[in-house]
Order: sequence, then C-alpha cells, then structure tokens
Amino acid sequence: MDNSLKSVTPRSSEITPESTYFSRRDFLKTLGIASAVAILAACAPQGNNSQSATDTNQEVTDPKESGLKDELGNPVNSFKDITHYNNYYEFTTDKNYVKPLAKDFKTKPWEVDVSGLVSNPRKFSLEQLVSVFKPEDLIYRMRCVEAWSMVIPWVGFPISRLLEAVTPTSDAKFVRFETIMRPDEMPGLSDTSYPWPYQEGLRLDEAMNDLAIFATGLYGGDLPAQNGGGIRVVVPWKYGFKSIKAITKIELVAERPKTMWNTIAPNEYGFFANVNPNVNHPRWLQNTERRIGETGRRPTLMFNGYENQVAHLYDGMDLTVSY
Ligand SMILES: Nc1nc2c(c(=O)[nH]1)N[C@H]1C(S)=C(S)[C@@H](COP(=O)(O)O)O[C@H]1N2
Ligand SMILES: [Mo]
Repeated sequence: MDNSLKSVTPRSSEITPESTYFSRRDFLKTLGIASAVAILAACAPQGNNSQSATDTNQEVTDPKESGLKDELGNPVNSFKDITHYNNYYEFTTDKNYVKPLAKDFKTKPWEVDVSGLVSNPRKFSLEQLVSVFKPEDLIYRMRCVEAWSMVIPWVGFPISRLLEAVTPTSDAKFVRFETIMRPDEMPGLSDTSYPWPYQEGLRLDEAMNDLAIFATGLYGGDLPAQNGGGIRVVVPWKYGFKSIKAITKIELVAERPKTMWNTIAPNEYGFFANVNPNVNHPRWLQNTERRIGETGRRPTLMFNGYENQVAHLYDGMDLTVSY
C-alpha cells in the first residue's frame, strides 16, 4: 500500500488496484466432488514444519479442482496465488518478493504474550493455542485497501476464545496486536522511515465478533511465513491491513491503540477501516476490486459481504465518511 509521507515511497504497481464461517464439517461438505489433494490437505493435522508441508502437498492445489467456495459461491484462490502475492512490509514492499525473502523466517517455535487489562495474563505457544482452541477451516474473502482481493481457506479460531481464556477486566475496551521484530530475518525492518513494529487494534466488541479470528494455517496446513506464520489476525470485513501478521504480543487496553498505517497516514487509513464501497480512498475508488486470478473487476461489497454479521457493531456511525 502506499501513503502520503515523502520519506516512504513504496513501489505501488498495485493501485489498479471479506455470514458465515464454516465449521470443519460444513467445509468438508462444501468440497463436494473434490480432488484427493484438497481432501488430504483439508484433513491433514497441523504439521511440524511449515515450509515443507506447504511447499509439497499444497503447492499444486488448484481451486477449480478443490471445489472450495465461500458462502457467496466464490471459488477460493489457488494456494499459489495466496502464497506468492503478499503484503508484508517487514520483508519488502514488493508483493511478488515476500515469499522468497521470507523463506528462512522461522515460524516455529512461536509464542504469543497476552497481557494488559486481563485477570489471567499468560503466554501461549503455538502448539498450546492449537490444542486448546482447536482451529477449524474457515473460508473468508480478503479485500486489500489497494482494491485487490482473494478468497482464502484459513485454518483458525475466534479471537473471542482466547480473550475469554484470559478474562479481560471491565476497563478493557480495545485489543492491541504487535508483530514480531526480527531484523536479521526481516530485511524490510531496515527501512526506518516506517514506525515499526507493525501494530494493529480492534475495539473489544469487534474482536469478540465470531468472524474475527486468529489464523494458524491455510488450505488445511500450516501458516506459511509470508502469510503471517506463526499466527496472525484475520478480520474479513475490514481492509487487509487490519489483519496483522506474525503477532507476538496481544494487549488489552483502555484507550484506542496506535496502529501503524493510521499513524503514517490517518487521512488515508482509518482506525476502523471497514470495507466500504461508498467511501473512496483519497487517491482511488473503492467501489470495485480486482479478484486475483480473474480478469476484469467485481463490485466491492459493504463490509466485504459480511454486513449481516457485523453492521450492528457500527449502529449510529455515519457510514458515508471514512474512519
Ligand atoms: N505485520 C504485517 N502484517 C500485515 C501487513 C504487513 O505489511 N505487515 N500487510 C497487511 C496488508 S496491507 C494486507 S492486504 C494483508 C495481506 O495478507 P496476505 O499476504 O496473507 O494476503 O496483510 C496485512 N498484514
Ligand atoms: Mo492491504
């Protein structure tokens, strides 16, 4: 994504420019007549090594063969699209080069620290998260603020489950997420014009909505480094930049937290950043989008098509302006 700061000039070749979540059972039903590869992938237990699991059996997943669709009937993107075209500024601003640059990024072991306004602050290993919260297959649309989109079969669990396990106090009003910083493995961190670490936040009621998840995998396997492994946030009704990758810290706070894109360019990237076809970005329209893997453009849907599940969170907010 690009922004208004002179010192930060990402190459943005990309200004042509997310109901229902499925239970594992529904997901498998949705498969219909599916390829053995996809069924194997969807049933595979979480492996031990993200790189090898994802690069062998899943590399070949063809969405047309898998038959996987979201609840609106849109086919999922291929494993290749999802893992070769990424926004991840800690590595590079070039979406086509995140994968090669992230190939040595260690997604295991992984630990997340949960602190702040909670009764039971604690650390979770990725293995603990998986065994306690039991991630499921969930197909969500992902709509980048840059006006491209994908449909992604995540493996994840509701953020609400983790929050309930640590018991937020009555003062907790927001959740803040922070991305890990490993300068030796993340070459993009050397660009000090960005206010690292990447940070994001949600209002507590947004974070408690069932659609907001922590993703620990995709296509039934582990979460590749370039998609935010060890563990990331996915909030499908918001622009993609809210779905923060590689989180190492979760903090419950009383005040609205600082977030990276909102700090860089508040007039372009609101804190709420709900997908809204009626509110244009200052420098481009938001009423259509380019679905990766398709030609032409499709209409962008209010709340990325999740209006029924989330519109109530914003009762009383003027949805004709950006936040
Ligand atoms: N830590 C971190 N998280 C991030 C980003 C980033 O640069 N760094 N980019 C965001 C943006 S702009 C988008 S569109 C999505 C892209 O996710 P994907 O590459 O898995 O499709 O990740 C989001 N999460
Ligand atoms: Mo994005």
